[in-house]
Amino acid sequence: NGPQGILYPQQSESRELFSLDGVWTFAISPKFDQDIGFKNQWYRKELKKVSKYVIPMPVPSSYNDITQNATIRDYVGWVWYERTFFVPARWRGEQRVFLRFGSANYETVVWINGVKVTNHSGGYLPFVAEVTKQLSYGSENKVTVALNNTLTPLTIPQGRIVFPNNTDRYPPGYFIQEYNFDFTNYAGIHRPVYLYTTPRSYIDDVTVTTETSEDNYFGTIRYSILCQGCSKDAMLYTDLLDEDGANVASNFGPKNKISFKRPKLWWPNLMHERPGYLYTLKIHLKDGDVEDFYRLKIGVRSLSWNSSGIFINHQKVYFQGFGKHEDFLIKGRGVDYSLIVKDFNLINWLGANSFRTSHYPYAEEIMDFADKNGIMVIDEIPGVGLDHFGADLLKNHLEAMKELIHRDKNRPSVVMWSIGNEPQSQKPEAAPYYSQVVNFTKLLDPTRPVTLVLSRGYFEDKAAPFLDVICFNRYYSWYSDTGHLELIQQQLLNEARNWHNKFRKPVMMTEYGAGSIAGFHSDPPVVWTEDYQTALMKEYFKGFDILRKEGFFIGEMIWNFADFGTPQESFRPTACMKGLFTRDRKPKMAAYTMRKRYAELCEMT
Ligand code: GCB
Repeated sequence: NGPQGILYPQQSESRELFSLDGVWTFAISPKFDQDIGFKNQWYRKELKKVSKYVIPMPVPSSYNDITQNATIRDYVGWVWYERTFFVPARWRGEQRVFLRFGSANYETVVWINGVKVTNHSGGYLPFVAEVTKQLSYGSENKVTVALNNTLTPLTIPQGRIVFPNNTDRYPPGYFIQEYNFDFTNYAGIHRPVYLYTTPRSYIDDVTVTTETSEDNYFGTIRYSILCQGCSKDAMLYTDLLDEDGANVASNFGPKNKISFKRPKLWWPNLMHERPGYLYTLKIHLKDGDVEDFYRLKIGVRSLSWNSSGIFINHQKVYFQGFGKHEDFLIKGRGVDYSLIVKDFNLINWLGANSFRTSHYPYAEEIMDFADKNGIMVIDEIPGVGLDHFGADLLKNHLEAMKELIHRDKNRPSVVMWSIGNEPQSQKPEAAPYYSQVVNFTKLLDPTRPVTLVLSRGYFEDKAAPFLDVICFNRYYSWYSDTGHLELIQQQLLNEARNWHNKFRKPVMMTEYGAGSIAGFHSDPPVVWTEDYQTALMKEYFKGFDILRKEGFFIGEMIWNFADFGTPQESFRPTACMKGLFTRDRKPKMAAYTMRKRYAELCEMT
């Protein structure tokens, strides 16, 4: 078997799909006997027989906020999940069966009926295992998952386990997990788990790129399809279907192109009356008697960039959006369709056209909505706050990059890769490190610009020379010069211009903002009130409007779409409060201010 694709599972004429979501069985390992489950082979037994504290646990969901138990909320180490499921007898024989996890944070080992089928590192990307041989057909099966959320200096993102050696203050063996970021390191099986079948010979991977002629009159789709288990006589057919299911064009072969006139283009929200148009590429494999069908949604658009901008379908774009988080009450980072649809309703209500997947790849279920709604995405990997840059870390960073591009390469919404957020990029080692990450990213995908979200000064940063776009985060009048709204414009203008003048690249602000506690008010404004948050935003807007006229400034993204959970900290009133919306999606004053701003921006363009 060659390399394995990670196409989203689907039902088709030739495929079946079973969800394993639901309530699983769950147990944590004893704090000081972390290996017990491996030593005693819990995966060969029933969890309820080996652990006294077995509880029900929903999937997909974070486990942290499900119980009333602070030990589970704050748990660091190995936890165990298990469930049983039936596999129909009809699957026996000429099928392959795969088990796919949308994501699980961070280190995962998976067994089927006591036999290890896969393991995976990294908390935010899918992994799949063929389990054809391990399943019992026409009977009950068991899947066991061991999951460890520990972060170390070599994980992406980084963290570290600290053993304070102060016996006056801490009991023996006491340790603390530290993080290089402020969001809750939610843990669990966060995204859907699927069991799906394919025929013996099957469509394993598809890569699609698109372009349009200068006048957008012609569209071209190039595709290459990877099959597994096929004979050399296998044939591949492709049909391009429009949104009504009508056939637009057809072709054949594993690698080919489709060119056609008057394509319905994928436009970003607000740039066209019908943003986010998606075609379906229907792929049909015929290998002797075996047939496989897979349908991929694609958008036809061109994407290019130069030293002053990013262009979609040859038109310059201005990003108006925010950083987000996958974060909600009770579920933590678990995929939730109600929340996804609500958030896209709010994105449209705000009149935004973009967001950044700060600070990790978001669920495929979210990305589908971005594709469909014409929301441009800066697709970020979890390289947040890196503070040292060795070869081992680089290896994991490149692996995460590879997995992300593998997953999202065909998405029209993804208009830029972000290889990380706020690293210590003033360190000399950051230069060779990020040059390698950028080169690797461009090798895998030369069709999209690459950025890294910076927070060190333009005068000291070592990573900017390798990037296509400079994104920077700054909290004038919040973390620095707190309370001094009058300084924002000057500081913003100077810094954005300096970035551009030094590196001659497009510049964008990917974070600015202030915390506000919904319902707190004061006039004149003071920090933590809604009034201060909105007063601060308005000062930034004035600066943005001046910068926009200078040609190189390509976007504004406020921090954050909504308040989100953080570890307990004395300066955070239960969450990071920089949201336009509260954690439960009630608009703050800032949401109305932003809605007005984004509407005005549309009128200006
Ligand atoms: C930042 C980080 C973001 C934090 C934010 C804050 O610079 O990129 O992850 O949440 O500041 O609110 O402190």
